[in-house]
Amino acid sequence: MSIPVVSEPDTGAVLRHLCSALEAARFPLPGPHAESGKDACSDLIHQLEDYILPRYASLDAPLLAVVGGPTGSGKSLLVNSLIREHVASSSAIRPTTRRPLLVHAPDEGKWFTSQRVLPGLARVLGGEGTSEGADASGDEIRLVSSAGVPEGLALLDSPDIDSVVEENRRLAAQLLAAADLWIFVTTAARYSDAIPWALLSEAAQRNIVMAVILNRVPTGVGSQVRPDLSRRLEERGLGAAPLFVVSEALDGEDFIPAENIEALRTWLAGIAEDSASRASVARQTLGGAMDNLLAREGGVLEALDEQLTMRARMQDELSRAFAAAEQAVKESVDDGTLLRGEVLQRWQEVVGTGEWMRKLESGVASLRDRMSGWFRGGGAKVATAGVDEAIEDSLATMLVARAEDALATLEDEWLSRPEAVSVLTASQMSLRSSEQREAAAARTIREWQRSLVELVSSTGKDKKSTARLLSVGVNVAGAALMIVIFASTAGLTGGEVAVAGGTAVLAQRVLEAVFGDDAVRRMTCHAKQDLLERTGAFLEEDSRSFSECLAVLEIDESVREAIAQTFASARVARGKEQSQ
Ligand SMILES: Nc1nc2c(ncn2[C@@H]2O[C@H](COP(=O)(O)OP(=O)(O)OP(=O)(O)O)[C@@H](O)[C@H]2O)c(=O)[nH]1
Ligand SMILES: [Mg+2]
Repeated sequence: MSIPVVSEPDTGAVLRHLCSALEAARFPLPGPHAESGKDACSDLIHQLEDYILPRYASLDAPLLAVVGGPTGSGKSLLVNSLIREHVASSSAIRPTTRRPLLVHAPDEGKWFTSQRVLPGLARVLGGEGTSEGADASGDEIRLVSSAGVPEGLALLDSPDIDSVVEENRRLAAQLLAAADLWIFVTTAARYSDAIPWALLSEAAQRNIVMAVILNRVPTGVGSQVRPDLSRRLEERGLGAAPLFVVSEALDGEDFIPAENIEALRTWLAGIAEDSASRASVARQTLGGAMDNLLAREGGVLEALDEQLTMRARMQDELSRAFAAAEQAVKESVDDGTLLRGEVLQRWQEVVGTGEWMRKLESGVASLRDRMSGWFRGGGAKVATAGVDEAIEDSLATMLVARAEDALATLEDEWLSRPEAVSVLTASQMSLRSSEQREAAAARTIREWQRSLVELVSSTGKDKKSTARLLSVGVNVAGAALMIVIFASTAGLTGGEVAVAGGTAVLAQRVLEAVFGDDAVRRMTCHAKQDLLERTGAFLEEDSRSFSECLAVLEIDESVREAIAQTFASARVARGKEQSQ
């Protein structure tokens, strides 16, 4: 795929390109970094779609304050108490909130009813908040309008961050990633839990604007816990986050008494009050999100490179296994081993060695003159099917054996590496059966033989050679040509050498007598080349099962390049913003 990269586009355009490029990244091979690469891409896409892109697109949209923290810490009750309406479900059942709830000022619904932020969540408008109901789903977000929320700020009541329900945890993390600011709610009993602190450290690293609420604090405990919590926040780089301690109490309307959360309300109102302070919150969080995004480039590229390396290694092994098979076929064609046994016997039956050899001794010139008398009763009728079939058998058996060698080599190599096993299995499932392979090998040789006979018939075009060819017979000339192609004694031993040598000389002489030396050389060369091309195509059929399975992995060098380039452009854009 190709993802266009503009040289100096605005930051939003660069980030949209980055998002598309990340969507095209694939990590199908189970290498050590595959999971982390996949997770990083999915986190970054969420972060871009849920927060960074919408915030760049409309810097003046109301701030989204996500209320997050462990189950039972009182997040839903806090939202209700801030707006003094019972819109969020709050109960003794753990966990209570499954479907996130977004409360916005009456005139600001338009910013949230569209899919501008959190595009993956369906919108449910209004509705009662006293219970979550059986239809509450984590793929939805409920939108409620309330005059209790200051303009320029929306509150989002989130499911618990360390839930026993996996979907809650995932959703809470996604919501926090979409936030302009976090209102982090914990309790005196839970404030030292590990998971919230891991999230808080991440928040510090992302430089997100944040408030921490120590909620449901029993009388007298606040003064003990507060210094410890402050110290921990300080240690994690969150010393600037205001800390609000709220004692456990309910008023007559089942809200946290207004005076207990007055300081928090004032802080939020201060942020929402004017566009300058809102913009400064949005810019701080956006900048942090961008830095966090840029910091993950290395992890994504490393995982992509790992995929590319693993794929290239498999591709290389595939090519080498089949190149070795092709080479072995070529050697068998060249070394004379195909002339063994059956082929030679059949050829000798055709020509009757003794008589031919004697005639040959008198030389090619006189051989030509006497040729017409050779095959008494008409040379053209001499049967050569035995030679053709013997060659077909011998070549086809050799071809199948070489293809199977390549398959076995590849199986040995790929079985020994975890990343290659699933591709091996998929490729083997799409391979032709042994019967189909044997039939294809026999067909390949028969087709070659047919084209070789056509070559022989079309070569002797002038009158004299046509007459000579007719007297010898096209089939005999064809069989002789095959013998000449395979004639070499390099791979033969002992008695085979003598027999094959003599027979090959005989075949050569017959052809020279009919066509002349030059034409024989050309025909031999052409027919041999044709054979190698056809056997190459035969082997290719098997290797294609593997190359197709490698191709569907969609591990694409250009995607890696597009990601690296868009990251580089985003880095430049971020640098410019910081210097402004
Ligand atoms: N008395 C008193 N009860 C509180 C206070 N805060 C929370 N509760 C009670 O604690 C229980 C849990 O409160 P929720 O608001 O449902 O807690 P949550 O954090 O939203 O929990 P999840 O939705 O499960 O994540 C409810 O029964 C609340 O009434 C408080 O300040 N005072
Ligand atoms: Mg809740």
